[in-house]
Amino acid sequence: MEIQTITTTPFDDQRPGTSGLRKKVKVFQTPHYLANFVQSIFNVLEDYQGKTLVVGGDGRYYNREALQIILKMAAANGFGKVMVGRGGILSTPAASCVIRKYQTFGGIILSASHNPGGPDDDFGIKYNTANGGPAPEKITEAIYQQSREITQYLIVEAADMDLDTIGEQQLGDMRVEIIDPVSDYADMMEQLFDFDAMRSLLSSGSFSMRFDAMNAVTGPYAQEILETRLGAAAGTVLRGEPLPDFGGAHPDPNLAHAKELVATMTGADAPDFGAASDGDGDRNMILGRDFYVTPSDSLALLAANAALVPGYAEGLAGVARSMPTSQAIDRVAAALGIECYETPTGWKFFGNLLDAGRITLCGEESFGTGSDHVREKDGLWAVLFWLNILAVRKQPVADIVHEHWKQYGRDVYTRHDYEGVSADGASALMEQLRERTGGLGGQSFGDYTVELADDFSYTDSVDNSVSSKQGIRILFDNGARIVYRLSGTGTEGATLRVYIEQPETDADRLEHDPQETLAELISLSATIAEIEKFTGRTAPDVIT
Ligand code: G16
Repeated sequence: MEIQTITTTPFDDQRPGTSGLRKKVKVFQTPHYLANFVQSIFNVLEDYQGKTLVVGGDGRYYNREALQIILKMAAANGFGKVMVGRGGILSTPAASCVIRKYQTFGGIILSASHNPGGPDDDFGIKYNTANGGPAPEKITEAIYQQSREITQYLIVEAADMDLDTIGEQQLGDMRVEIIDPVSDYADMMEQLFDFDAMRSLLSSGSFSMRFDAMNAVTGPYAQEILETRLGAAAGTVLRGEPLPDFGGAHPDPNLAHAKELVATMTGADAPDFGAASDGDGDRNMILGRDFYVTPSDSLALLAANAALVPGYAEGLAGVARSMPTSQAIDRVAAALGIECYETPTGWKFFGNLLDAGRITLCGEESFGTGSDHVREKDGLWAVLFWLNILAVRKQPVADIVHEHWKQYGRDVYTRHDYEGVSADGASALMEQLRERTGGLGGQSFGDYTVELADDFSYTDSVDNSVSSKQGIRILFDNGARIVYRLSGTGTEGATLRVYIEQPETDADRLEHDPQETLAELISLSATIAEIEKFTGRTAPDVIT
């Protein structure tokens, strides 16, 4: 089979963001655009000749076309084998599971996660290393440097592969194995959780749940695990069919984008437990009847109840959260006497801590929770963790959370997103804040006095790598915080994220509405950063 060397010129916009390269589909369809990036990945890797790569994606528009290009390039570049999920499907956590289980060289995941899909929407690609986790910054930066210098790429001339039949095929000297995308992952879940207890809860007649797969990748996983293996009633999984455009919906499991599920979970007759996952299956949202669990609280609760779950009953080595995630998990870690690490936003920063065995659970405010079972955050895993807790405690979700707050105190929390603002305005806002951080210490704003303001910098305690400029923190002397950062996952303009948090231990105020409790801090967050001046916005687009 002929290997072609294609001459190309670099694109200057291929720097991976928080999680890989995400652009509009039309950008990826530009001739050579995807191939340049894939060759840049291969150029950075060493000693992969004859080895195995895992490739799969969330099934969004352009998934199949991109897969065919990657297969032909992997063959031309000398990989020995590529494992592909049937139909080109692999959820992000399932890809991580397969990379680890079969000890492959690494993997390429095609996804723009929670971003919308379709011909006019988003596509993405990222490289995961042999530990199953997103490539660390030194690799993503090297890929970016390659993408700026690239002059040619290799590809075999061949017909497209059949992606829909389980089994092996040959592409030049390389084998292509189409695998069942669900079974390895589902088997792993069975080892971690008490399926017997969950099965009896689901068949008790007094408990019901809904899982909204948002027409994204988790549908087949949820159907197999919840309905087939655990015996949940047919219809438990909503929007279970993965669609290339997610049925026109925005596959982001939050209060704004999973409205139907939120409505289903409202009222006296609502199901007991509701959950949703995102485009590529790594995010989760947890709901009780008339009750929303914030991702930060969810992480703290999983840690506090880990002893009830077989896979974690032996104890947690430590925990970690991203910097903007609330400090609820810190309280649990202190009570358990274990270490709690604070990392920058991005799952890649948990990798070293997980590999070194320093942490067992970790999570982020951005609806991501996970553990050392894989090296990605894992939506369905979090849902099963909750289901296991519910099966043991047999209490409503709201009661479990209220008891948690009474025991540990509550970190009242909200995130305000200003989406699609001008990139220049957003950068200027961050720059002026950065310049002012030094002078903010000791200043008082109403009831709040600044204890420390800085631009968060992280030194990895395993490899000592330093990541700076990871978000402006304003820490107040009563434990409250305001954090500002720009999203690294958007594809249009900039998104300013403002994270606002305040501890509450007064039992009478624990259940108050966060927007009311935080009203003064919210208004301060806009004044301190002069949000209207720099973005022209007087209110956020999304509040979670
Ligand atoms: C990605 C990363 C997460 C990060 C999130 C939000 O999630 O994997 O670690 O917290 O983006 O990032 P940002 O605030 O920069 O938009 P996903 O689910 O999009 O892959």
